[in-house]
Amino acid sequence: MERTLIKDLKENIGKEVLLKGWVSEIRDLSKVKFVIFQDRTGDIQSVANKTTEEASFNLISDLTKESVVEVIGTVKEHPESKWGFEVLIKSISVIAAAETPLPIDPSEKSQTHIDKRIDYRFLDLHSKRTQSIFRVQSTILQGFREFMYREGAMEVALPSIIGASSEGGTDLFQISYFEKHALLSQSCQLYKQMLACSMEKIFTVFTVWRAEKHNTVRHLNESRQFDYEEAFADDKKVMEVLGRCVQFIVKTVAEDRKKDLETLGVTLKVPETKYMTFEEIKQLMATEKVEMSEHDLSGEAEKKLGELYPDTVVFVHEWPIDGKPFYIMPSGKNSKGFDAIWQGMEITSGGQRVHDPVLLQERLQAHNLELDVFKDYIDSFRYGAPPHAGWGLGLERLTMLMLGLDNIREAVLFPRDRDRLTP
Ligand code: AMO
Repeated sequence: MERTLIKDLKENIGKEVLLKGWVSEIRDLSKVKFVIFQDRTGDIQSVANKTTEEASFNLISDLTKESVVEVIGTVKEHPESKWGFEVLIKSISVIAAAETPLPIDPSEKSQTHIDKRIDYRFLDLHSKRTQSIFRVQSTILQGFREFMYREGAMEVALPSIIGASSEGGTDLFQISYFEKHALLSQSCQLYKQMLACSMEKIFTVFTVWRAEKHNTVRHLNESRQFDYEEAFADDKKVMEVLGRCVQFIVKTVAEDRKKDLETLGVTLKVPETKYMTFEEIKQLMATEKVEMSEHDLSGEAEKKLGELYPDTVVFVHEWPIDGKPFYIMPSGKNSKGFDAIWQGMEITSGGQRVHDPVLLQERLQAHNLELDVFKDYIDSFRYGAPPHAGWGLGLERLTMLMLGLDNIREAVLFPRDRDRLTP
């Protein structure tokens, strides 16, 4: 007999089915026994009584939670239950028994601390809530790719081991690479620029490593970015693409993940977009009595923007050049760099890039970076490099904000932070 998924039970009322899944609840009333179990599509109550094979009936008393079982039974209408039907068990067998006690309780009833849940992520992934988070994340990934293909962009795969820093700065993990010294990539910045200068419109889902020592609810040491880069484009053009991209992703999740959003108690609203210059933000924060520096937004200022403009992605552009990396194009006393703030948190930075090798050398020097280290990168703009622009959008931050999670670690399967390298 072929396996039936729990989501398809409704079409099988009156029929005998074979189900496979994980036990979440057992109620043993001696003459009648109930087993609730789940597969990837949902959960269902099954019931054993005197019509059940004797060995199976007896086995239920020894069942342990989270064990994997195989059930053969008939689907019966049962209007009083929350499902509207149930499965009358003919036989049940254990495919893989779970030991007891469980190190964590993956049921909805428990409130296990996030650290402990991640210690036992394999079991935490039995929880409906955790499964819903990562099903939503899968749809976010799918939505990003779908949006990009519709834009006519091409997906590329870029290297993670690099010989020199891509962003400047010192927050890089060092690794030994045979007899050489290498680094883990903190961004695919330089590579995506080279690609845009030949293939015009490209995107990638890229893992980045940052050896930042701080431990916060919004930072990870390994995170993933949606990177986009477009030739013959400026900051305005790619901000517009980003706005539509975030809207498309939110809409896709709202339409395709209704059940998971319900499990998580989340109502999604497609955000609007708003453009403000850095100067306008400075004036606004002065009025609001929120402190910020001359060339960067403070956490407080980001939070204030979230309060003032809820349900809005705020693009802060014309950023002071001193607050942006060397590869961002200067523009008067400012730059063509921007950040996007949503719900009080930075989700993206980006901008138009410097594509002129002479200006690029000046910008590197202004950042006290050694030209030798960036030779290949500078040279790549000597033989026909058009103006181009792009951005990087943090996957975990996007997931966290969409689902109202209070810690970014909830939005990554196996977090790498200051204290954690396992599981
Ligand atoms: P930036 O460093 O701002 O820009 O990163 C882009 C976005 O990635 C996410 N992010 C992080 N998420 C969690 N933990 C971290 N430690 C972390 N660092 C970054 C954020 C952030 O907005 N090369 C540029 C992008 C570009 O200009 O194209 C860059 O990496 O959501």
